Amino acid sequence: MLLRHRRSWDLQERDTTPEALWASRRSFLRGGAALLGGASLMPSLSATAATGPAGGGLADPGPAAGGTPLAGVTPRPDLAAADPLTPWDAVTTYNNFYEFGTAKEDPARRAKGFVTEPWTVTVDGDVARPGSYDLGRLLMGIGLEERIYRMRCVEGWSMVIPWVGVPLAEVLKRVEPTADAKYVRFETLNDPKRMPGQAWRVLDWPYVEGLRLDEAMHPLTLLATGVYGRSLPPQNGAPLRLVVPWKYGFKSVKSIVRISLVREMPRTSWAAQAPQEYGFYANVNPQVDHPRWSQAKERRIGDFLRRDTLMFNGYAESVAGLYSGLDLRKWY
Ligand SMILES: Nc1nc2c(c(=O)[nH]1)N[C@H]1C(S)=C(S)[C@@H](COP(=O)(O)O)O[C@H]1N2
Ligand SMILES: [Mo]
Repeated sequence: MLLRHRRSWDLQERDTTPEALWASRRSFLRGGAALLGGASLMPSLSATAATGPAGGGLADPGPAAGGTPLAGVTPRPDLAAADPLTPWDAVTTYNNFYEFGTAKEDPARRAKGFVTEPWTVTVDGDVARPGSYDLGRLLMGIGLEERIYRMRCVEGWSMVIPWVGVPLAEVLKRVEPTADAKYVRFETLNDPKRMPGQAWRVLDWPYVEGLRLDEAMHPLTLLATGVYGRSLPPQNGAPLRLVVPWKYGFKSVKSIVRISLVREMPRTSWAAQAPQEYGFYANVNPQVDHPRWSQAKERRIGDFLRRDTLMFNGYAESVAGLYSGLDLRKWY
């Protein structure tokens, strides 16, 4: 997510390819290996690339990764993208989490030591069971699942990430939305002492995101508590973050402290910051360009060649029905 007045890292990369990369690409092509397809830009990362869960087991980056291994996680091979996983190293060091700084490498460095225990989630608005819940209590008894989802950032890059989490629908059923609830509003922690990036007013903190209630109840919508079989590292949104795989990454709000059931479409951070650039729906759509760049293609982290972006990020079969009657060009 780049602000109007600054130039995107990815746009720069797209516009000017660093000397070294051209050099290595030329030698790569000379080697006649071009027919093999995407060459890796990141040898150190691809050297440790996971190839996906073996035999239906959980993806595991190995003990060097740190974090707490999560027990009792059910793999969902039916909800696992077939694409090779983005390596743990990339998933946990190339992040957007402006509360910890705006450079991709800032969150991994500056969120180190971010304390997520205890963690309270306030549920309010049009629900039968409002309250401030300890996170463990809110999720208690809901089975953890591993789901491998593609993630497409609006900036034009993508990853394939093995999340661990619970269906948001299960949590919402527990708190019982009333008939008046039409949208769900999510809020990230607002605490500049613990989130140093909040000293800069790049966004109107706290970070707010939202979904229509039917999107929130959709079986693909996940509340993640882990990644790669381990508890979420802080830079990925510990201890609780949303994952909505058919929408641009900015919808997947991190470090959630409040979930509100509301009647009106919430005023979300990026749509408020730059309404001409970011919409509320933010469904991945290769046919609707961002005002400053095309969304037709994306760079899968670790690949050399760019690939086509898929409608609804490849989840059209499951989610297109949510938007019948909605003009996808207007409500991008
Ligand atoms: N609170 C908060 N949530 C956020 C962001 C952020 O800056 N703050 N960035 C978003 C963007 S733009 C993306 S692409 C994803 C990145 O998630 P990841 O770092 O776990 O890959 O988080 C999203 N959630
Ligand atoms: Mo993003």
